[in-house]
Amino acid sequence: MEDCVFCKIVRGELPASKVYEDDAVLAFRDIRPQAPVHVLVVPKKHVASLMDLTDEDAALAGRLFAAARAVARQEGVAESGFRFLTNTGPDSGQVVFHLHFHVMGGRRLGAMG
Ligand code: IU
Repeated sequence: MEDCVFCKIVRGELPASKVYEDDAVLAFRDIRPQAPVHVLVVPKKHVASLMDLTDEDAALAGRLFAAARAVARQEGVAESGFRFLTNTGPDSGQVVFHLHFHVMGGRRLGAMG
């Protein structure tokens, strides 16, 4: 996607603090971290949101989850715990319409809602 910010990060056209990369997934630090560890895990291919994943993306979904586990281990929160979430659509507050999972940890997180 030409104008998608996260596609630009994937293509290297915008800088990001990368923490994990493989052929299908990129993970980088959130520019406005809400926790000591706050990493975004994104598919390299453009998918607007969770609702735009298809049955053909089943393997990709697995890759995103695997990348999140790798990030959690690398960032030292695998044992202490972390939150793994994706905002989807207007009521969630999704502002970037390129699927991304937040990996947040490093402190005791409050209740959501
Ligand atoms: P969302 O509500 O899950 O769509 O929030 C998007 C997140 O992407 C938010 O936490 C931003 O701080 C973050 N972000 C970023 O890390 N780098 C960027 O260039 C942009 C947003 I734009």
